[in-house]
Amino acid sequence: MDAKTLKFFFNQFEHQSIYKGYTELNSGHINDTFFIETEGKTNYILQRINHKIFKDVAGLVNNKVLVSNHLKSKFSNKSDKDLDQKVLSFVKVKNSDLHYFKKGQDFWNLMIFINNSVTHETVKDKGIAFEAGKLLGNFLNNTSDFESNQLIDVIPNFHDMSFRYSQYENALKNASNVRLQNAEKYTKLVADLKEEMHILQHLKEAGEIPTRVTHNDTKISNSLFDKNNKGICMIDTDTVMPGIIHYDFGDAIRTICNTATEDEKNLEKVTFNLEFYEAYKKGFLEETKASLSEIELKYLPLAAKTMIFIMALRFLTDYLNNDVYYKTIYQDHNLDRAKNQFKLIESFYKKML
Ligand code: A2G
Repeated sequence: MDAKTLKFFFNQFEHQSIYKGYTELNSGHINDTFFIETEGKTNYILQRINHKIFKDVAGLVNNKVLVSNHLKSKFSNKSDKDLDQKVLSFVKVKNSDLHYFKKGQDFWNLMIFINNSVTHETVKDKGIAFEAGKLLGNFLNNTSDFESNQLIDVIPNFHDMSFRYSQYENALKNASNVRLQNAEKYTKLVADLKEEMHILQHLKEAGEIPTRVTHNDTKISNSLFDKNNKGICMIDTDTVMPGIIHYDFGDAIRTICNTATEDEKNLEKVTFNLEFYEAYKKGFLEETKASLSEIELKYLPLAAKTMIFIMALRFLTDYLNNDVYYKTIYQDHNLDRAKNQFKLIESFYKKML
């Protein structure tokens, strides 16, 4: 992507700013994301949404805007400018009510950058884990009175274990011999865990765990902090849709308690940090405990294991499918990601049992 193109897309949106330059932000595996610096005080995040993965981008953007507006309504007596620095704010396209700009097959959206903010790829101290727990708890609390049926299912069956197993089983049938051989070490584990990994789904389907608005992609890099590592807000709300809290709790644990990044190839560096688990859980429960049922609380540890597992399964499936879903930068990238997550599950067992 070049500066001229980015400037063009940036200028399709309703803002008073003058484009100065851009930096590509490479942490996501799906969309293309750019920090746009301007000549003024307000900077932006410009994003090209991956329409091959998100089939209904208009619905997705509508979800994000509705949820942001709802979160803003929780603050009283704050001006729009203040709120833009506390909650994600999406900019409309010029002379339009839409919050996305479409050209050809591509969809773009623009957010106001929250100044003096930082994200983390891994967690270095338990204070951050605690804050991240509070941040997610706060997001879930503040969206708990939002009617989740206003939201579309951005990716149907996103965290549905049966769906992910069936994708994996199809991939096994169609994979090349080389990739099959490389994945073979994990096929027994995937089969052995099948029943346990469906427990949460069955409880959800039986109505024992309630459905509510969930974020659905709560890896630590999607929590925004200020320079003192106090939580500001959850970002990357592309997958906001109805779900169960276990998805969000578990997915966050997956990255917060991993002593390495999910792309780390040296598996010796990948271990489950129990201290961070406790700190995260403490922060999360400080915000949510009063509103969680006994059964929701009981299954938090299983949520962690289930969400680490579902990502391992999805990375492995994508590897078997020749890398059609996640962005990769080398041949066995998805296999390495899957190995990393399987190693994390192993370490989780050792530490939790
Ligand atoms: O990569 C992406 O953000 C995925 N999002 C998320 O589900 C998870 O797999 C993550 C792993 O880092 C989508 O698939 C939309």
